[in-house]
Amino acid sequence: MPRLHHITLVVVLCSLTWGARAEDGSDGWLRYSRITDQAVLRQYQSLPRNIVQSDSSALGRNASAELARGLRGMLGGQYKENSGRPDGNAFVLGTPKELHRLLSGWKAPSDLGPESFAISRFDDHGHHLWIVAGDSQRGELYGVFHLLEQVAEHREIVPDAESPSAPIRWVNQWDNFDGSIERGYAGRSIFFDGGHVRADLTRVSEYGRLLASVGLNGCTVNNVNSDLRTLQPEMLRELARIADALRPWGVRMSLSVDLSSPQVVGHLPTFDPLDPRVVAWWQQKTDEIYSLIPDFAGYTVKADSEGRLGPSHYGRNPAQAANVLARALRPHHGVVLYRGFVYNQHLDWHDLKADRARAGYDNFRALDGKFEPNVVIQIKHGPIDFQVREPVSPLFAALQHTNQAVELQVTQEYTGQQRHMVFLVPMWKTALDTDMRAQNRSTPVKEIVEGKSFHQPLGGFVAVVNVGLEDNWLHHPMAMANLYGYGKLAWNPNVSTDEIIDGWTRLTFGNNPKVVSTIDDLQRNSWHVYEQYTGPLGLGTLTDIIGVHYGPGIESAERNGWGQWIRADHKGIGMDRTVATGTGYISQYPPELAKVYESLATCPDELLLFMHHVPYDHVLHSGKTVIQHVYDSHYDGAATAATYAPRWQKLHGLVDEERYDRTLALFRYQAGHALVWRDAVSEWFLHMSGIPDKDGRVGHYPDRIEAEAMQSDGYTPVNVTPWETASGGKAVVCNRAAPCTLTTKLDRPVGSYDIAVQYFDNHPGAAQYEMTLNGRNIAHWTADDTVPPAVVDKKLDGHTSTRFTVRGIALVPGDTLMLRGVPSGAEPAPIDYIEITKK
Ligand code: GCW
Repeated sequence: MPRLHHITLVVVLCSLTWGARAEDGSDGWLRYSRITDQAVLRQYQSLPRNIVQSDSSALGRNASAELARGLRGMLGGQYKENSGRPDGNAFVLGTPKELHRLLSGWKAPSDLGPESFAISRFDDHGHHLWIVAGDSQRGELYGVFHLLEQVAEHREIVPDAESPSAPIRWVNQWDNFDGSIERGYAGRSIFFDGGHVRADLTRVSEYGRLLASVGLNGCTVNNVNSDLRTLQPEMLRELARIADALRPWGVRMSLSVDLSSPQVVGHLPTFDPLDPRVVAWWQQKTDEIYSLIPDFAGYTVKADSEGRLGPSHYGRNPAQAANVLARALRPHHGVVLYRGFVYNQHLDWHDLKADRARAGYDNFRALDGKFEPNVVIQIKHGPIDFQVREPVSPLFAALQHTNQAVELQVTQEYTGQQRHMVFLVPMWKTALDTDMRAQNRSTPVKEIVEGKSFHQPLGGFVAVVNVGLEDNWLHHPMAMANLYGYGKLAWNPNVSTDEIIDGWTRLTFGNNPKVVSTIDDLQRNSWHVYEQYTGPLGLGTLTDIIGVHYGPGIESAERNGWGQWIRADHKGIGMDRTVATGTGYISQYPPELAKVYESLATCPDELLLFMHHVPYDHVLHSGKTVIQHVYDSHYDGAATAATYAPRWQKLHGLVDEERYDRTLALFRYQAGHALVWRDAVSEWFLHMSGIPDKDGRVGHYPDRIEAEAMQSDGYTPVNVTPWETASGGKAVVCNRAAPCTLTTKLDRPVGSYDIAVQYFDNHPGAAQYEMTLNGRNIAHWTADDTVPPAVVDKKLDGHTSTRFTVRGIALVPGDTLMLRGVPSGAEPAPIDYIEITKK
């Protein structure tokens, strides 16, 4: 090839690859991908190419740089940024004061509240200007992101103004200094490693940008189970670097602190919050923090909970403790987020009146009005712990003279750990829209935490996010919709689910109508589907509650002090929380709502077993019995989960390969794991109730061949615990260095079949599997997933059970199928069963 052509080709290739940047998910919803549709481009052709930034703060400069970056990415061309008086058409960014300095004729909108923005048109000396005014630089930045979002969604840019619902719009990260993350499912910490703040904080600043783009303004960076070194002077100096990285995005850093710090870090003989030395210590420590971090947001406190020390150690109450910290923070405009998650984890299972759900109210109700004005009680949306379904916490309505924030969970601890797609916005909206009828008037949770219902000055929203170092932040490409959706709800809890998911999909995967409608539909229903196969009727997630909270582990809820009981026996199931005969929990709600829950006639089906204990044949409002509902919902949910992969496959070629492949693999995994859930829960209920499924599905699997029933060379049967997480309670393992085999003769009528192998993928270890038909290899795979993620699990159970399917295999009667397992390290190539289904 002549040299010149060679060079041309290199240039062409370079520009091609440069244009199509790898879609690893790291940009989240801020992709700014180039718009190629000419008709769409035309609506933006009159937009100015000049950006005037009227102030020179880091935040202001970031706002104009972001506008240039976004417009350049989506529309192409160059954008000039400057700070002088506009000498042509321009975007002009600034706070009212700065804008007036440049444009004397411009009038600030009168209702520019804290952190709000207004986008308007203004003609000045014949120049057409787009003004992005922010009450503060943070407001400006929000205005810029709003404008860019319109372009990315191909909408017309129109004058607009918005302000946030509440001042607190925070995220919590449960990151540990060693770099691990409690309940984090996407790799290691972006903040910490090896006991220190990371040297490279690039990801932290990228995280700040994502948070700011949806209006979030605070980030607690360390685990609420706080490291006792947090407040040491050396550590604070390191932590200040994180605050520096977040600041240009208007995100203020806060820290989780342990209330024993005055003793552990300050070497005082006590940490009694009422001891004057302790009071002085908190004051001095807080001043020290502000000298390093002038915009420090405040403290997040978990105390007297799950083994953390707290004021109860000295017979003091949460208000006495919170107020000491609050008084130290107040001169600096900092706040205390004191968590309402205080409960006794050593409850007496034999006591039918004992009830963990009561704890929040019982611990905080009497303290209403006793907190300093810069204390906010941070309350998990439900009274237990982020289950797939819970009623709202009665504490929201009980605190009427105290600031409150609702705590949500983006990290899917009890909802599939970012290996299952579960879009949580519909669940959060259900909680936020719940009208608690406090004082017999409309008091939806969202308005309580906004401070509207009881006229509180402070309050808002917190979500535990736990992004990690993985490129795409949360592991599942679909999971970022939860972070985006959380931000949108915190900004405005009245935005609809449809609007949120549609916006996210367009920004994340583009505006192709087929792509948008497919992804929107998949996401919208995914919480309901997950609830169907993991814990219907208000039972909560029927997972291993004393372990990793991932796969099924039904009985783990019972007979321990944790109080996540379902109280199932051979006759009935459910927690009796009624006033009449139960724990009295229901009385914690305002009377109108309590009345609805107390009566079987009015309690909604989806919360029935949270509120009542009923026999299995109790008839629901739907007309089904409880037991049949459990069976049906598990079969329906698993069947819907099985449609995700084929529906996704219709988008092949319309979505970039990287995210397409990754999502497809996860959807296939989810379909298999939904069956693990379905079978475990239905089998367990059949065993417990003795009532058969009227459709004859549960306990009858005509297409299955149990591994222990196949002819084995080297494989030995083992019992699996809990029994319901393996078919027939048993699996086989290969406990020798050499490979083992299972062989069976098939007797299927001529036809095309799918052959699924249910096996266990332990972590660590990468066993190999091979399947042959009449000696011919038909499949080969490696068990190297991390399921459940990031947790070493060598057990065969509901977390590790998974499935591999080979499709479209032609069978005739008399075929010989052989499975060969090659163990690896701690993984003995376990197999549960095979299932052969006709296409
Ligand atoms: O959801 C539970 C988690 C704990 C967590 C605790 C909390 C950080 O299982 O891992 O601890 O709640 O919210 O404090």
